[in-house]
Amino acid sequence: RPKLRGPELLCQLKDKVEVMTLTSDLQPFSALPLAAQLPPKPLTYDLGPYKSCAVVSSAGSLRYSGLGKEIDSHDAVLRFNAAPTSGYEKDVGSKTTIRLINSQVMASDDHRFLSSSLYSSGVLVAWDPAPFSADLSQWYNRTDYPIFTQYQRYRRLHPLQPFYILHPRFEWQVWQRIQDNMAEPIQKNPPSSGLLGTVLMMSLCEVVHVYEFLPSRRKTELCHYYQRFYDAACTLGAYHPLLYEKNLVKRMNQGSDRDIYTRGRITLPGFSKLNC
Ligand code: NCC
Repeated sequence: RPKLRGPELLCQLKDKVEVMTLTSDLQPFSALPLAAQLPPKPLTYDLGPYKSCAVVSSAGSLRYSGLGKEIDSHDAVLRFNAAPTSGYEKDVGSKTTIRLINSQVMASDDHRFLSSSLYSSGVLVAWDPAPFSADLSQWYNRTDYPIFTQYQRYRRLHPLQPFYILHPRFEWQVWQRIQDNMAEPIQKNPPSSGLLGTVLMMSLCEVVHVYEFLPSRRKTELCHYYQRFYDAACTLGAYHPLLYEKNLVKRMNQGSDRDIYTRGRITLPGFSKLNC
């Protein structure tokens, strides 16, 4: 299969991937108490469109980047999991419009998901790794982490904060884009939050800047900018097909290689700005 170039890759992504979230009318949830807590409309209906957006990876290479002001100048900023801004404003900014979290974060005691103020600003979006071909009922009965229990608890404590759950079909649609554009078979695990959040923002924004997903000259084995933990697998991947994700994003980048090198910055067009 010939590898697609930038514009065709972008159009294929727009054509074959839909950012879907669970809504209260969806089977099997509509018959459950959960339905009363799910948003009535999908995320893409409620949010945006934004002009410019920043996706802030949690990479250690953001440390000492001084990118905070640039990141905050965007109309919307997406952050991941337990990534803080407090104490790191100079490097990562302070604005959080959307926080994308995996179900492990919601479930683990370390992250104090239900009580920490880290999660209480902005819009929350959660996802759970579901098996490749599972339908919603199969997934609901066997989630990777207890995403629904934790979602319901959180909603009871913070009923006014917007909180969406990604449809697992979205994960696997993105995964399929990676696989179809790679020569070798990739692991059947969902893409990292980084790529999922990037595609999510491409559907809400006219232009998306992704920071330190493709590492800059500050590349380091420091896993996260907010923790003293070193592991190269954080940048290169183990469970997630991260290296393949980065290869794909590199091929879609409309910014310069210098932007990657100096600022760790990728520029992607929003889906609304593509002429396919
Ligand atoms: O590490 P994590 O991701 O929270 O990082 C968010 C996204 O930033 C990109 N990243 C991160 C570090 C790095 N050195 N380089 C990067 O490019 C990745 O795109 C990453 O997705 C996840 O994807 O949800 C992940 O979550 C963690 C963990 O669950 C949370 O941080 C909560 O502690 C996973 N780590 C473990 O399971 C141990 C990680 O594999 C992926």
